Amino acid sequence: MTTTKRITNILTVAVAAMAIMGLWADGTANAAPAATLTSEGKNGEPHNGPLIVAASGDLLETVGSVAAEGGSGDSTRQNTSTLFDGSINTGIANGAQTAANAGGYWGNNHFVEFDLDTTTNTLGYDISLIQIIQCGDKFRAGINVDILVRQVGGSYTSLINPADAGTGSNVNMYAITNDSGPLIASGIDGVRFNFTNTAAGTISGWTVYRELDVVGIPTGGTLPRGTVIFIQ
Ligand SMILES: [Ca+2]
Repeated sequence: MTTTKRITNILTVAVAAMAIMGLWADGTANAAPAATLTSEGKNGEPHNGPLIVAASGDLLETVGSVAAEGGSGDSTRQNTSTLFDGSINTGIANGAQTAANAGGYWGNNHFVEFDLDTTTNTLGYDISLIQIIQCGDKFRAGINVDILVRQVGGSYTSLINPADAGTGSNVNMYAITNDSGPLIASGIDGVRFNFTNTAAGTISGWTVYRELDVVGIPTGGTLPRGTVIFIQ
């Protein structure tokens, strides 16, 4: 087992979620997913913390597949596979579709959906952390996303929909954790991100996303080699 203890830095906002009871692995009445916003100046190309670090070996990268996508803010610079590869590219020029600094250019009513492989892990996955990391230009900084999860045999349910937030020209991240336990959802076989930007507020109708991380382990099973788990 590879265990990495991660200290989450709480800088600005902690948002309590609308709880969907039954998703919480520990079953406690007060357990709820929380969204913690962190904003950090760029430190290089790619960006590598110290506050915001993309996860490698997470579920999207190792057992996930893009099940569906709907829309893009700019399809010529959209490269979904770079969205979970463990690298936070910072170029404000934003790459062409095949470039490493391409990203997710999503706006209102766009979405991306990932299936987690349950061929071997038939009970799905226990999720401890979801990270949504943005880094782009000055005007498209706002993270605005509704995060949904699907339990094995079930349908998609909203996990948390944190407030629109982000600072221009910075790297911005929402980290979703359980405010009172190690897991935010259990028995999950799908994760979906619904982008809900509007033309108002801190965003211009779409946002440049650089990394989506879903960290967890197989439900009720043994860890495959290389699995990353963060203990909050
Ligand atoms: Ca990743």
